[in-house]
Amino acid sequence: MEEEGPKYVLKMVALGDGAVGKTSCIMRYTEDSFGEKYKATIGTNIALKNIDVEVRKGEVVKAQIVLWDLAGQPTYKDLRSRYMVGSSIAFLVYDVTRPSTFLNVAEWYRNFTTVCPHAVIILVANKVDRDDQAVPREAGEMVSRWLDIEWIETSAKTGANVEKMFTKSVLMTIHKEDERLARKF
Ligand code: G3D
Ligand code: MG
Repeated sequence: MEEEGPKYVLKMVALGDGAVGKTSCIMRYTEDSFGEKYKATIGTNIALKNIDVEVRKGEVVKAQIVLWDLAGQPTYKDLRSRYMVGSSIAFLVYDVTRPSTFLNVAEWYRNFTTVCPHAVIILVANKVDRDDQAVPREAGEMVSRWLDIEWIETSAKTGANVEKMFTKSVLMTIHKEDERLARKF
């Protein structure tokens, strides 16, 4: 018998400054590896992850996450916008050892919400395994409250919270899409 396809196919984009750990989070999640870069192509890398999500108690559905990751940092605004179009979810990463990456969160947020005003966004404080942290956790929590988005601390190196970050944001997105569909009919 043919296997049933996913009920949800969700485009998810990685946002945030260079070297904050976007690619590392994706590699940890999709291949459970760290430190081996996939060959950087020019433009966009796409990874797929198929998961079973318990959307309600006892109700498990299949979802496919299509993860978009920009190789290198785009200098052109229209390239970034094209990359974002059609996303249901974004994970917006900053590096807890580099305050400048945290200060740029608001701009990433603004750029993305202009293109995708209804998507789910999760703010990710990455590299929490390091002992030279320079962005206090309270600052991250505060900004996430202002922006009204979820916030989570991760380490792509140890794997801490990485899977949780992805599954949590997918679950939120599925609930949001279900609500939107329910309003339509
Ligand atoms: P990007 O895709 O956002 O540009 P990368 O970032 O995933 O390429 O990561 C940039 C650098 O940070 C890499 O180091 C990577 O190994 C490191 N890194 C990513 N996540 C973590 C983490 O959680 N903890 C620690 N300690 N390092 C991390 P290199 O040396 O290859 O530049
Ligand atoms: Mg990268």
